[in-house]
Amino acid sequence: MTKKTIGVLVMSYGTPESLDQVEAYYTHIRRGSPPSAEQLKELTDRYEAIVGGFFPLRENTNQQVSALEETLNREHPEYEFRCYQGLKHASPFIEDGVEAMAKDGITEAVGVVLAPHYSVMSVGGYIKRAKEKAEETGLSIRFVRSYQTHPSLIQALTERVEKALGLFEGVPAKGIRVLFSAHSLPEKILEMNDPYPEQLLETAKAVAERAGVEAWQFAWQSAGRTATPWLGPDILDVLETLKREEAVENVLVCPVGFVSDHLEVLYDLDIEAKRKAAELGIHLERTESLNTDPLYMHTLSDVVAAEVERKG
Ligand code: FEC
Repeated sequence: MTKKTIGVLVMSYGTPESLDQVEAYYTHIRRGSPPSAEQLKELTDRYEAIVGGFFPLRENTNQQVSALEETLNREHPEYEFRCYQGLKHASPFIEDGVEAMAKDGITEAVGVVLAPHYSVMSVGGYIKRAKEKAEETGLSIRFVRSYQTHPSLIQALTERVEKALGLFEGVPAKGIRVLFSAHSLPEKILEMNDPYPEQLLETAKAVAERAGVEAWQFAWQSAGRTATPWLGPDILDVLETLKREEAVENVLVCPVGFVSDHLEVLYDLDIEAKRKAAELGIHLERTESLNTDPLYMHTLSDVVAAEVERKG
């Protein structure tokens, strides 16, 4: 019997391919409005400052997509899964991924985003674009909206918290404050009853419980530099408050909103937050990113297969 082929549109934020593409990338993020020379320099400087290559997100996404295809075909041999990349702000764009599936003769597909939490401004945006292109090409596509409490995701994050707690030599667990973090969004999402903040808290609570961490809280990071208010408190302010009001000396950051090593982790946390912590006399560590962790690949494989099997 021939296997049914399912296309999987694996969507991720996207990153430039080289320094001379930063302007086009930034312009796309800003919905077609080019950044000023000063804004462009500031972003280029951040890319140049991070370790692990200028654009690690590209290679990490490539690896996640091929690891997911391998995992899906191993765990669900009754189907033939073919994964296609679709990036939000860089090539191959979400629309290119849908078009490539249609060209290859795929008629049935599932879309999943490499970000576990749903917001109308994040995952909702990816889904909207994929849906529009799929309608145009006649592809039937369903979507995974979120997977914030999948047991394998919680296990993978818990293992990382437990491992990173060991980096504070000689410090008892209760002497370490765990900060779960995620990308901030404009505050206006609260008026829309957006599930993003609640889903992030669900992940944080589940990991803290499983790791037996009592002293934890949530902080936002990487807010945009715009005049409109963004969700807070920002992680840099939280560090100041913790030092000033509670004399906290050890902080472990677990960025639950991200799944890869990229700019927002390697710069905003490893450089900016660590610099701030050093100024305050705080020892700050970060949990390792999920990247291609088999538990994360299993999470994605499971939620994609469930969507294929879902009736109705
Ligand atoms: O490594 C890289 O090259 C890319 C790292 C990167 C990731 C990422 C993830 C998220 N973002 C989210 C929301 C916004 C909103 C804006 C916004 C702007 C930027 C800029 C850069 C950037 N983001 Fe990002 N984001 C990454 C990088 N992001 C660079 C532009 C300069 C700056 O503000 O720093 C504001 C513009 C807008 O309104 O669109 C909002 C969210 C995520 C996590 C979910 C996801 O991965 O999709 C939410 C990675």
